[in-house]
Amino acid sequence: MDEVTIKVEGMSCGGCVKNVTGVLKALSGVAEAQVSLENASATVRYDPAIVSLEALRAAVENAGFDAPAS
Ligand code: 9UX
Repeated sequence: MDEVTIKVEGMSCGGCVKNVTGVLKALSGVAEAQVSLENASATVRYDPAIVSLEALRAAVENAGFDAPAS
């Protein structure tokens, strides 16, 4: 299991945090997602054999937020 913290830009309230948490946790291979509004970030524990870092970013982008590479 890997852990990564990705930037998540564009969140403005707790609802956004819930949405981002939900889309990340919905991905196969994601064990845990902790999203911070204050830090504009998401810390994700995931199995890299099942889901890629790029797929994590893409899920956040598809939910309407920006997930720039580092
Ligand atoms: Mo809050 Mo975010 O009203 O997608 S849920 S701004």
